Amino acid sequence: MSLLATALALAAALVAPLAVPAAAAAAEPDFPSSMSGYHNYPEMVAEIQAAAASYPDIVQVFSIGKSYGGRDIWAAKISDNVATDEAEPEVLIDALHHAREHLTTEQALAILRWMTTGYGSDTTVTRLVNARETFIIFALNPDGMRYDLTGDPFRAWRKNRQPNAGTTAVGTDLNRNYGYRWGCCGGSSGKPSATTYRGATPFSAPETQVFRDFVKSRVIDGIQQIRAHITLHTNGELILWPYGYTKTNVPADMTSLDHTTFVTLGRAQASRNGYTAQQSSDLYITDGDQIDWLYATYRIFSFTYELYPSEQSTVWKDHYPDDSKIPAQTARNRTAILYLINQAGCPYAALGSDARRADCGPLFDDLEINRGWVRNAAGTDTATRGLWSVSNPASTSSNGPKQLGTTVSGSRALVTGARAGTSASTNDVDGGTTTVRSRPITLPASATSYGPLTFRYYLAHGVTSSRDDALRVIVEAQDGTPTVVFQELGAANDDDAAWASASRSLAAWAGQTIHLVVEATDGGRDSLVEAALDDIRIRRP
Ligand code: GEM
Ligand code: CA
Ligand code: ZN
Ligand code: CA
Repeated sequence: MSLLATALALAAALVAPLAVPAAAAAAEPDFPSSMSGYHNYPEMVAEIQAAAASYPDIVQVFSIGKSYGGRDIWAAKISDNVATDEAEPEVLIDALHHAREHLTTEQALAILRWMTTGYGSDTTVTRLVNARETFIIFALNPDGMRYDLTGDPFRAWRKNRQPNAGTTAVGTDLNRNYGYRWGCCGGSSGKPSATTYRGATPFSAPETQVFRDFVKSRVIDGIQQIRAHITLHTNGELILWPYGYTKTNVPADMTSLDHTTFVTLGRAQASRNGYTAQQSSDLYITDGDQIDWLYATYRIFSFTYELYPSEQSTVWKDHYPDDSKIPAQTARNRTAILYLINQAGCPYAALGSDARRADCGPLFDDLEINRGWVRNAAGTDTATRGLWSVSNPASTSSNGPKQLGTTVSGSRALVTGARAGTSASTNDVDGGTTTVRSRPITLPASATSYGPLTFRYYLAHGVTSSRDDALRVIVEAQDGTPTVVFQELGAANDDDAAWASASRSLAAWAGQTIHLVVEATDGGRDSLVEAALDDIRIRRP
């Protein structure tokens, strides 16, 4: 924010409560005076801007974009050196998808208060402000938030305020409008009049679109910076992890390691606030919800908090607790939320000694999403078919398996010609070399503070293969110098696909930012060549 804007925001924050013209006050719906402890939209904006004005070194306020009705969806970044995008693990917290869930905005404002007033005095807060970049979105659905207050005194409204074509029924359930398995599984409605209407298409709501674009903007050098996320809802006193679209605990689109980590992190948070931790579909099936999308698309450890109160008998008792409850019921979540912000540094560390299965060294890539791999980065590839991709491979067979349909972790790997085709030789590597280059990987200055490069792999070939065929892993030094650190050559025999393990020292590149290049070649005469890698890691020692 510019100095002028900061000054204006400060002035607005100071002046607004005293001097709102009568007409404006009448136009802006508010909570009844008996519940004035809650913030309506303008009061929320004033409080966020006042925090930025009071703590300009650690708080930056911005809008991620506008709602259907043109209201800004306000966010704050909280970190030391807040104007700089530092290489610190990022955490995202959002509130008020659902209009009537007003306690969630109070929770988001409480987090902003903890992180600002505690900075420099509370050691945990100070450490987390310094070592993390925490983003808070205070009300994803400002139109609904306002509309809910136009009732007598409330409307118990849930959705946004976007009209639907061909009907007078208004609104989309924002938490059914995300683009992963949207509408797949009976966990949303296709009827515009329903409270769980999923919208006309995935991300048809401006509010989910701008959220999607903000999260996408946090991918730097192919890596999603946000590691952990909480979406605040009411109510039920629950902590939910993905997936919502299925009751299966560990479906193919989740690794068993991530599932164990979700359960561990969920229970650790619940032990701190007395909530119940469970898979979100244990409550009921949802499709197109936010945490499914965040995990499936970016592997963010994403949780839904269902705040106070526990399940009640009516929508009114569920959603409108007295404002006297706000301080205790938001303070209750302090250690749970600060715990997750801390764990964002290395979510797998929650597994304790088991954390070595994944670790948080310079590289951990289970290939379940594309973390910055670029095909033919040098522009010199010659292969015409069977190019590398991060994919769910089909199995192929020719005198035994040549491409495995199973991976080491989850359902994807780095594979040549992932599809099967009409025969095993349809999508194998042909015509030369295909390469794929990693994101930049920064190795610590001391070679003793990181382990070797390890990965699982196979090279499969038919009997017409020769030493002209190969799978290679190459380290590209900071100055671009390539070094082959792993090589398996073809030979004139039938070699089936089977996952093997490799380990190579990278001590020679200590202190450098390197790239890995994976290369597969069908050289010389045409032969059946397939290759794959999975679970590529550079651990801590
Ligand atoms: C929930 S929050 C989503 C939780 N996911 C599943 N599968 N239960 C919703 O959106 O319906 C409750 C709420 O609205 O707060
Ligand atoms: Ca920082
Ligand atoms: Zn909700
Ligand atoms: Ca995998």
